Amino acid sequence: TTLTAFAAVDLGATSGRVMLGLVRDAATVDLVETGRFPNGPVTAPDGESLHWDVLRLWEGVVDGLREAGRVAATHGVELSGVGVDSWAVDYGLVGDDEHLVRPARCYRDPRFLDVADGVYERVPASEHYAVNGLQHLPFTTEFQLVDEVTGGAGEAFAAARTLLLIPDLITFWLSGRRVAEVTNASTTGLLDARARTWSSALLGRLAAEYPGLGRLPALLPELVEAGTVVGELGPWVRARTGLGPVPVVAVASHDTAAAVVGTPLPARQGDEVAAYVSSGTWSLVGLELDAPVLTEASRAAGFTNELGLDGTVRYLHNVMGLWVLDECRREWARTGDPVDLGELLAAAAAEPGGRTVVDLDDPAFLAPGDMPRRVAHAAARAGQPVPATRAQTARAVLDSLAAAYARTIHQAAALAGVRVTQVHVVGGGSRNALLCRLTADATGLPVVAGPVEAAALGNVLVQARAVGVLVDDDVDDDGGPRGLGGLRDVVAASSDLVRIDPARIDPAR
Ligand code: LFR
Repeated sequence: TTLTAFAAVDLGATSGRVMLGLVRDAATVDLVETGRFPNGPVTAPDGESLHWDVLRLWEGVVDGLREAGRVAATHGVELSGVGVDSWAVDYGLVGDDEHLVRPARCYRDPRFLDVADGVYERVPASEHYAVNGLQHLPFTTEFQLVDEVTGGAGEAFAAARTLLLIPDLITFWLSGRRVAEVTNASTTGLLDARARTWSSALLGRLAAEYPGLGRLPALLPELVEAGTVVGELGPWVRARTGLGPVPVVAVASHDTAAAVVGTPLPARQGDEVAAYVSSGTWSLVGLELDAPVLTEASRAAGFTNELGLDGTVRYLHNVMGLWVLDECRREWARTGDPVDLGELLAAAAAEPGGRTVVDLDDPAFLAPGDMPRRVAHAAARAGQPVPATRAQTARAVLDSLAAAYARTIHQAAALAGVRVTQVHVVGGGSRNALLCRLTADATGLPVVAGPVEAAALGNVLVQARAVGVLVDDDVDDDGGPRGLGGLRDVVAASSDLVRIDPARIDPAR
C-alpha cells in the first residue's frame, strides 16, 4: 500500500478539530483525530456583542498539527498537506503584520439583526440577488462591514490592511500568504456568483452609499479557487510543530462546501438528482448545480447560490439546525438539570409525532439564550400545542427540522427544474437516527446517512488532489486531476453509509 498523510483543520462554532487523513492507495481515507478544542462565542465587556477567540483556536490548530505530524510518523509518513475549513461569513481584520486590528466578531451578535433593512433601502435586495445570489441572512459579511463603518468601529477598519475570512486567516498565519478562497468568499455578499470574482458593481454601489467602505476593495485579497497550493508552513509554525515545509492548500474552505465535497452524491442522471442536508449546528439543505439560479422566485423562497468545488454551485437554504436543540440542552445544563443526548432522543422518539411544528427560520432562534422558552413561545404564537416536557420540546424541534428539510428540498427541486430521488444526510446529524427517520418520512424519499466527517473528508480529498495524489484512473485514464465524482468514490469507499426508507413513498414523485 502507498500511504499519504494530510492534516485537515475543521473549525466549527462549538469546537475545532485537527484530523489526520491517511490516504491509502489513492482509494480510501482513514481519519484520526489529532486535536479537539472547544469554541463558542465570547461576550465582550459591553455585555452584548459577541466575538470569537481566534487566538485560542490558533493555539489548538498548532497543537493539533504537531500531533498530526507525530501520528503520521508512527505510520512512517510525513504530512503532504495542510488545509483549513470553517464556518462562513466571519472575518478578521489584519494590519501590516500578522496581528488582528480588532477581535473577530461572531455572526450571532444581536447587533447585526437590524443592519440589512437600512442597506436594502439604499441597494435593493433584488439588486443584490441578481449579482451575489445569496439568501437573506442578517449576518452576511457585507452587513457586518456596514455595521463596522457606521457603528463606531470605523477606526479599526481604517487601520486594517486585509480582510481575511476565518479559514483564510488561519491559512495566512500558517503560510504567510493573504488570499481569499472562493467557496467561502461566496458567502460575503461581495462576489459575483456567475463570474466567481469580487463584484466591482456591488462594491461600487456600497461605497457610494457608505463612504467608509470606499477602502473595502483594497482590503479584499486575491481570490483563489479551492485546490490551490498557496504556500508552505512558515518557519515560525515549523519551529513550534516540528513539521517541515509542508504545502498549505486552500481547500473548499467553507465548511459546508467541504462537507458537500465529502457527500457521496451520485452523478446527476438526466433531471434526477440527489439532495443533501449538511446537518450540524446549522442544517444546510439543497442541491449541487452547475450554474446559479438568480430568479426573483428563487430569491423570494430564500435560496442561496454559494460556490462549490470545480465550478459547482451550492443551491441551498440555511435551516436553523441542531443549534436549537443544543441550546436547549445547554440551558437545561445551566439551570442545573443536564440531560444525556441519547436519553433525550429515546424519549423524543417515544412521543407522538407532528404535534408541534414551528418555523425554525425565525430570527428569534439565532442568538444564544433560553431556547426552551423560545420554542414554547413559537408554538404558542403558531397556535400549536406548547411542549410541556423536555422530550416534547426535543420532538418539536426534530419534527420542525424534518418538516423544514422536506419543504426546502421540494422547493429547491421545483426552482431548479430537477427531480430529487434521494436525500444524503451528512455531519453530526447523520448520527441522529430519529432525525434521519423523520426526514425520510417527511420527504417521502430514501435517506442515505453518512459520513459524519464529511467536511474533514472533503478537506483531505481536495488537498490530496491538489498535490497530485488523486489523479484520474478511469479506463481512458488521462492522468489528470480526479473530478468530483472520482473524489466521492473515495468518500463512499471510506464510509459506513446507512439507508433509511420512508414509511410511505411521496405520492408527488
Ligand atoms: C455552517 C455555516 C453555514 C453558514 C453559517 C455561518 O457551519 O458555515 O454554511 O451559513 O455556518 O457562517
